[in-house]
Parts: sequence; structure tokens; C-alpha cells
Amino acid sequence: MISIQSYLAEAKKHISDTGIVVIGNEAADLDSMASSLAYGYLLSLQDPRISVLPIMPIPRADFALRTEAVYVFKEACIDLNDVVFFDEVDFDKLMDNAKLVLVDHNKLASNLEKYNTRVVAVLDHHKDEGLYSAANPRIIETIGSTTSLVAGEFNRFNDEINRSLAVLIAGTILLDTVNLDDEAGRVTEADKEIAAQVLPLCPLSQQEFFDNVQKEKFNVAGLSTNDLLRKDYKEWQFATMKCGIGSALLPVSDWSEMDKDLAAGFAAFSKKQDLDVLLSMNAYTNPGFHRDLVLFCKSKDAHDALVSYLQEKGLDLTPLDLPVQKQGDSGFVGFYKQGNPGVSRKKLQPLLADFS
Ligand SMILES: [Mn+2]
Repeated sequence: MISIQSYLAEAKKHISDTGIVVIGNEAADLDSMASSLAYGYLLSLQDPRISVLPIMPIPRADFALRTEAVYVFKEACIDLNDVVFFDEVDFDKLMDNAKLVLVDHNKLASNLEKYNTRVVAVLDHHKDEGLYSAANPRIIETIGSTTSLVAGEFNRFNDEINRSLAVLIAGTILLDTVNLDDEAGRVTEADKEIAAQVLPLCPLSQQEFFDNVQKEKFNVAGLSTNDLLRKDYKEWQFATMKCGIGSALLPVSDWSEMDKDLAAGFAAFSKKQDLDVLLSMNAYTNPGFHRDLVLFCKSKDAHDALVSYLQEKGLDLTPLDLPVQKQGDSGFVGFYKQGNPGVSRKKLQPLLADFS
């Protein structure tokens, strides 16, 4: 059987013949990237006549920001030269002939929506948006990690999960389920079954592997405010506002020490993306799980209106007392402790859609 490494090298070599593109969500987290590599590999094993190309939906330069992915890819012996990034292909030209497979999302990002009719398969664990009803397979299940669904497909077709693939899948499941911890509320029995299958193939113990991935995920040394915002970023055009939400993994108080002018950093990012609203959801353990929230709007009135709405929706926001400027030329930024840590970005997005 061809290895995942040789598969990726071949897929890149035959890029102009690509018949299927596999793509993860725009935040390009480890789950999205690992799932697209693994599922692309499976599709090519199933029909070697079709050239299947996984594309990472970020510029190559942004990969280095996803430190946990850098680490897991290295452990899995994935050669980054064989991985294709969005800024390295003429996507529109590829789409002249290629079909699309979505992993780790079930609605194309707004810049790719014109290819809605090309989607032929979906594997995901987000809220089902009810699209692509003819996709086959169309597997959208509440599960800890999309890589568990991909591994399930390897099992369903009796395709072997070899060592590199096992490392890719195990590292992602451990990260997505917080080391298979029931208390974190993410892991399912299906994730646990796949983990039990792939972990024995990994060179590290479960605890050691999890500790390493987790440490890399929270490694923000040397990152600028712009980097922290774009590291894990999603954007939506709602009815009356364009909204971007970053996910940064440090307390806002630490961030304000790294950058004395956070307001300017948020204003610049918001301007660059042409946003009405920019949020950062900061999740961290200390040692319990906590969330902070940063909210930048074009005016103080807009900011105050959105804060009142979020309070009605139960986020339980308390202003943080930070020695940072809040009002700039182009907007107003507020810094909050989010008393209700259960509201994640997945849950906040539909609330914002209703607000706009
Ligand atoms: Mn995911």
C-alpha cells in the first residue's frame, strides 16, 4: 500500500489533473488540516485513478502560527513540501474540473460559496446547516474530532491505518477532546474507540503525546496581536454586519502586557478585514477553564448595544480592569471576563447572526 507521504507527493505532482479537492474549514485548525490529508489519502486508496488533492485553506506562511499542527505533522513525518496551501494554487482554475469534499465544516466559506454545486461529500462535526443533501457520504455527527469520522471511514472500507496516519489522527483526537476527558464535554464513545485503535501505533504514550500537543497549542511566544488574531480566525457576513472572531489562548491580561496598545492592534486588524465587529474569544486554563472576551466595534454606541445583547443571552460579561486605551480614532474596544465559559465560538456565531 502506498504511504500517506508518497500519496501527498504524487497528488502535488499531478496537481493539474486534480479531480477532487479536499478542504477543511477556514480557521485551518489541526482537525481541519489532518482530516483533509487523511481523507484525501483514503479517497485515493479507494480509486487510484482519481487525483485527490487536499488543500490547506491558508497561506503557507500562516502554517507556522499553528504550532500544534507543526508539531503533529512533524511527528507524523509529513513533509511540508508535499502539502499544498491556498496561496500556491489557482483555485478557480482547479475548479474548472474538480469536485469538492468538505471536512470539519459543512458550509463553504463565503469566498468559496460560488462552488456550492461542486460539493460531493461532507464529513463534519459542526451544527448541520442542511446543505448539500446529495453529498455522499454526508456524515455530520456530534463527535469530538472530525479525524474520528475519517478513521471510521478507513475502518468501514477495511483500509489499514498505518503509523503516520495513526499519529496524525491520535494527536488530533487528543487535542480536540482534551485527552479524552469526559469532564471537558467533547469526547464521545466513538472518539474513544478510534483512540484505542490508533494510540498503540504511536511512538509516545497518550499522556506524553497530549502534553506535547497541548503545550504547543498554548505556545504564543513571540506572536504579535495580528498573529494572535489570525492564528485561529473565522469571519461571517451577517445581515447587517461583517463579523470576525479570533480565538486566542491566553488571558487578556497577559495579552495586554505583551502589547501595550491592544486597541490599535484590534483597530488595524478590523480595518484590514473591513469588519463591523471584531471579537477575540480567549480560552485558557488557570487551572480551571476560563474565557475572556474582547469586543471591538466601530463606535462606542455599537459596542454598548452588542454588550447588552450578549448579556441578555447569558454570557455574563464583567469588564476587566486593564491599563489599556479603549477608544481609538476608528472604534472602541472593550475587555471582559466571560463568566459563562460554556459559550464557545460555535455557539456565539448563531447568536450574532440573530443580532444583526
Ligand atoms: Mn473540528
